[in-house]
Amino acid sequence: MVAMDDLLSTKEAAALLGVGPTAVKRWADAGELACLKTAGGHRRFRRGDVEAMRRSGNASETDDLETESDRWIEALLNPRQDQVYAVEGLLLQARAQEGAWYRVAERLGAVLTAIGERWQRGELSVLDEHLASERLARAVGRVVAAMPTGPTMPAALLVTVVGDDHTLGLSLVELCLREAGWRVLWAGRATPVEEIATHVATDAVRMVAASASLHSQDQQALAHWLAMLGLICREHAVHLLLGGSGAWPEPPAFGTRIRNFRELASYLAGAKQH
Ligand code: B12
Repeated sequence: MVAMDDLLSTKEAAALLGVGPTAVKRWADAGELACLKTAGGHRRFRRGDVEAMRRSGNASETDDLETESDRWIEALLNPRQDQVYAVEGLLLQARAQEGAWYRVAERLGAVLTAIGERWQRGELSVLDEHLASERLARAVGRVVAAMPTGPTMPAALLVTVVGDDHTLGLSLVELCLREAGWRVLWAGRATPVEEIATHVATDAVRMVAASASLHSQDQQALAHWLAMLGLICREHAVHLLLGGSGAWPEPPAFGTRIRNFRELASYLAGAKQH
């Protein structure tokens, strides 16, 4: 007879394996991880089985991400015509499975990277990339529009660095910020840094989240952009978050470099909002 405390829920097993609940459900369904079902149909895992899988080193999410990227790219490129909100549905389903938007954002980051790789390999046309990224941007926009907000929430200004039109990373950041109780001012692409600095000086925002994609490879230009904004953010105690795979100076003279959404989630958990 297995003692109750040796049975783990999907979330507990996922935490022990350092992966998302989706991967654990997939391995259970594929018979790669033994699983019991409660009368209510909930999955339960013996601690011993989970630890054995952890020791085996087979608990990697790559195989899960590959198939998941396929599914997302398929949904973004060939959305079902009978389901106008197909992509939105996938987003909300992923949120329900993952339990937090930053986990969904982590996975979508991999999907966007996969889109870039396929474009580079010539498997996707520029038109495909435009259609896919716009469908995702709009679906995220609709999800965000339905999230609660209020004038008393602290405001975060979202911008890309000059010359960078890649805003999807910022869209994912917006999901995370809203879930953490921030109000978002979306300035997006091509906002002169001088105007951002002037706005910060009015104390209207508590945070600036800046994105530089792989397209922003000029480290000097980014260092200059940062110098134009960093001091004023420091003087006004405004959080300055630097994200994306662009060539940010390492370490940055101002602001906090955020490498992934897990880091963003822990930063927001500790961030003073007022
Ligand atoms: C979608 C896309 C586009 C779309 C963007 C649509 C949109 N609304 O964003 C469009 C079609 C507009 C586009 C245009 C171009 N693109 Co493009 N694009 C991409 C693609 C496929 C995904 C971009 C993306 O969202 N990536 C998300 C992830 C992967 O980016 P990330 O920087 O790592 O950021 C992650 C995190 O750090 C976080 N994050 C991002 N920002 C921030 C900010 C904060 C504060 C935080 C906390 C987190 C965070 O979120 C991201 C997700 O995990 C990338 C491929 C790639 N690997 O990035 C190519 C890519 C960036 N593009 C590229 C290129 C070349 C171009 C064009 C020049 C093509 C052209 N000839 O027109 C133009 C340039 C336009 C410009 N001036 O910026 C190249 C850049 C390579 C290079 N060295 O320059 C890439 C890498 C494709 C490739 N494989 O070659 N692109």
